[in-house]
This record gives sequence, structure tokens and C-alpha cells, in this order.
Amino acid sequence: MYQLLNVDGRAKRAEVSTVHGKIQTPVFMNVGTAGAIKGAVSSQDLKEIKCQVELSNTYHLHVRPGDDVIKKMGGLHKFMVWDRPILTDSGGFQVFSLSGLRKIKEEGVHFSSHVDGRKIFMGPEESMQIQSNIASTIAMAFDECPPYPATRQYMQDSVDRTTRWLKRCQVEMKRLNGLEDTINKEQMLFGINQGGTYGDIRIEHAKVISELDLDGYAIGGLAVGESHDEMYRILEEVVPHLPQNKPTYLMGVGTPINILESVERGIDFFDCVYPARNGRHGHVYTNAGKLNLLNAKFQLDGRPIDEACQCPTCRQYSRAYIRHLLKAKEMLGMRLCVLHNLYFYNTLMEEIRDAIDANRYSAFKEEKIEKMLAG
Ligand code: PRF
Ligand code: ZN
Repeated sequence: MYQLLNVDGRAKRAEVSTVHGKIQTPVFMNVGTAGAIKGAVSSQDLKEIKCQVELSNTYHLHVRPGDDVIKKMGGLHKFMVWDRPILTDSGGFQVFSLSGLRKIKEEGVHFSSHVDGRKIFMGPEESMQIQSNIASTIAMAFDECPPYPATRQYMQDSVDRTTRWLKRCQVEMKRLNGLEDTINKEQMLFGINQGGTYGDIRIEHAKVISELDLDGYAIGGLAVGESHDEMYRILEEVVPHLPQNKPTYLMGVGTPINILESVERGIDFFDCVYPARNGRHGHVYTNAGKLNLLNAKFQLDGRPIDEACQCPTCRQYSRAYIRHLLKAKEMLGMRLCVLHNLYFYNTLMEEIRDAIDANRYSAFKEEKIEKMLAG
């Protein structure tokens, strides 16, 4: 259930109700691909750094430990000790980006596992079955994320197949939610809009999938190599054709500036590996831009990463100490940077929500971006 709380231009402030509690949007989902945020971050840490939604991957959990294991252990919430919402990506995108040889057919995709090379088949029904076993709060439809660039003909054929797959996902999800031994019988399903940078294909696809009355709508196939301006143009064209009374989710995006710009174009949900990945490399975000803590100038710097930050890292540790840990390859160095970065993103989303509530989003966005670029 999507309750719109305020609209400021095209920016939306809403509350999404789920069986695992309410989600305040706009929201950034913290990526824990295989059931854990990389960098030794626990589920308890996630609460401390204001994470509302954890995101995991169907493909990774199917390959290891196996969704049958997760089901036997009572579902992913119990398994990873996390009681807030979990969104699972469908496997489509990961199959395309991770596995070597793959063959796309009408029934689904044949590919080999990146762990042991074992042959695996995944189609819309398999993806729904795996996500039902994982028992996430929100399941994503099984789609193809076409490469960039792709010819118009390839794109049209791919989008048409993604539509047929979506209808099969919807039928299968309804069936699974009605089964006696399904863990989460209220699992939600989000459809995914595709079409690359072809505005007309995207709009037509958005209209078709909007008819299906899904629980939410994602925009996939962006941030795959096109320019930021092209991505923003597509959002301006497509978002108005998606249901305004449902959540919209921009998959795999992005930098703080990408998020600020996309909220202004009507997006509610985001996810991205950047904060965790950058943190593991000692690259940290501040309100005055990014810092590389490996830089020699931080050797004797007793200040926290960001003076204004209230995260568990900044409340106690100095730049100099964290730099030392990173240099010495101590795991704690990565962990402290990842905690800070995720807290930074989650706090940015809080500020975004406050600005929309106060009808000052546009001015807030301009100020925020100016400061980040000045650093
Ligand atoms: N499809 C799915 N997951 C995704 C994408 C997509 O297109 C993207 C594209 N940025 C990220 N994650 N299923
Ligand atoms: Zn901090």
C-alpha cells in the first residue's frame, strides 16, 4: 500500500506499508548481495546506520547456499536476523552481468554458475519460486537488461519478451502466494520497465505494464553506460506514464547527485553498490565531496571523516586511525568506512524526505549539489 504524503514539483514523499513494516520514501536500499553487506556489517549494524530496506540477489542466494536451504531455515529474514523489509532482485540482471556463457530463449536463460560453472536454467517461474523460498518482502520481475548500446530491433524484441515474462511472473507469484507452505503469502511483485534510451519504446512499455496492477514499478536498463543527461531525459519521459499511486524504483542508481536529480524526477526507491564498494577502498563521502583516506595528507588528521556526521565511525574514530587500518589491511578499516558511507546515504535520504515535507526540495537539491561539487 502506497500512501502519498506530499508532492513537491515531481518529487514525492510517501509511506509504503509491507508485512515487514513501513518504508518511508524516497529510500535508499542497502545492498547485501548474498545476504550480507560486504565489509563485515551485521544486521544489528544496519539498524544503527538507519537502513530501512536490505536488498539481496536471487541469483547469488540460489547458487549459494541454495534457496531450498534458506526456506528450510525459515526464510531470509530469520536466516540473517533482519526483521525489516527485504527486496530481492530477480536474477535477470546478475545472470547478464556475472555469468559467462548464456543463452536467452523464450522460456528463460541458460547460463553457468560463476561459483562452480554448473549449468543453471532460470525463467520467470523459477525466479518467482526462488524469491518465494527466500521469502523477501518485495520480489522483482524476471527481466532482460539489454546491453548499451543496443539496436532498435534488438531492444523492441527484448522488451516484448520482458513483457511476456512479466505476465508469467505475475501468474506464478499469485499461485505461490496461495500455497499452504509459502513463508510470505503477501510477497509483493514489482514490474520492470525497459527500453534503453529509446523513449518511445519505454513509454509504450510503461503503458502496457501499468495495466497489470503490480505492487510497484521499477525502471531498469539505465546506468549501464549512457550519459547522466540521457538517463535524466528518460526519467522525465517515462515516470509520468507509470502509476502515480505506486512506488517507482530506479535500479542500480547511483551517486548522491544522481539520487538528488532522480528524486526531483519522481523516483521513490534506489539501490547501489557504490557506498559499500567505495568504503571498502577507503573512499568516503562527506557533505563537501569525497575523500580518499589512503591519501598521505590524512596521516596525522585527528578529525572524524565528516565533522557533521553522527555515524558510529565519526562519533569515535579519526581519519588518521582509519587510514592506518586501511594501510595495514585491517578489516576494521573497511568496516568503519562502509558504516560511514551507508549512514551518509541513509541520512541524505532523510534530508531529502524532510525537504519534500517542507516543500523546499528544489532549493535543497541545488544547495546540496553545490556543496558536494565544491569539495
Ligand atoms: N534489471 C534488474 N536489475 C537491475 C537492473 C535491471 O535492468 C539494473 C540496471 N541499472 C540494475 N539492477 N532486474
Ligand atoms: Zn560518519
